[in-house]
Amino acid sequence: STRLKIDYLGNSSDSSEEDSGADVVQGLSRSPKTVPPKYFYDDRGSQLFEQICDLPEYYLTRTETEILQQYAGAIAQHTGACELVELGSGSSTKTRLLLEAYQAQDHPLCYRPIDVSAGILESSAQSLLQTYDHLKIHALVGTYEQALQTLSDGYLPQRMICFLGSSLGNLSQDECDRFFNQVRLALRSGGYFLLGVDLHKSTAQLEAAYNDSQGVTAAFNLNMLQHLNQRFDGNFDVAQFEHFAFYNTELQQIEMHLRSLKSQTIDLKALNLTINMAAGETIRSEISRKFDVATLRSQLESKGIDSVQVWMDTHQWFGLLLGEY
Ligand code: AVI
Repeated sequence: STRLKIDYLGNSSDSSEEDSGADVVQGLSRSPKTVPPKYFYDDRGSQLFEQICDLPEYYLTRTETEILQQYAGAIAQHTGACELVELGSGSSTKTRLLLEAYQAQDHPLCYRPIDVSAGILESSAQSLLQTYDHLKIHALVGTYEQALQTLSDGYLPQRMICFLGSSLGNLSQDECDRFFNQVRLALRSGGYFLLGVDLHKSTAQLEAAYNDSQGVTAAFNLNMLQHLNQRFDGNFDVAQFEHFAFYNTELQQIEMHLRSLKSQTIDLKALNLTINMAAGETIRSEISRKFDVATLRSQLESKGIDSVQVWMDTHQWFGLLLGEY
């Protein structure tokens, strides 16, 4: 279709740091061991994440959807016509609410979904094209860093960069700092940044959201090991690990770990890496930081991004911030 273009950024034939697995080597050689959360999202991981979004305990997606249902019109009204860029677009389900709002205000629909998982990007793009007759999609398969680099090259159209679902929480404070810098570089003056974040709440509610009763989050976490096996010729025995998630009240973040059930040695042949794990030792696969609006606003402001408006649900569980550069 002439309405769809997909660019595959930094494929593994180039030896860029990002695709070489150097980040896996680095994380697994550290103590405590870590793996970057982007390795959750092979095609199966993206499917499992979609299932998480529908879980009764996982209030995040439902709550953000509610906010968007209510305020997408106000967002479109404020920004006027612009290209919609979405980092970590996944199934693009929530994006439909924005597309509806821009369409209702007769704005041309230009959408740039970005995701590391090619499978979900391709199928959701096809399905969006079927719904929206005048939609044009220019998708990018790659990491946030690769995509933002590409987006900041050359002419910058007036755009809104959307980062929904509290994926910001999966970045450390330092990563977040670098990320905001890259976002700003991908905007020209008067451009917008739409940011969805999960807010502070009780430990019980948070821990339930990351330890669902159906075990989908556990499967999602464990799938990372399978992805590493397949990607780097590894021999993790998934049955010898268990899902472990808790709220770290001091750091105000959920932490997800993969806990080794016995003392074991694992090889990732393609990375020339052998790791030893003691019984009970963990690999931290994710942090999911929780935010307060005031701190976030001032952090964005220090990067030159002003908060136009912040919307919340009635429980104040989730926040949606519209920033302007
Ligand atoms: C994508 N990200 C915002 C999710 C989160 O809540 O941090 C990933 C996730 N991990 C476990 N459940 C969902």
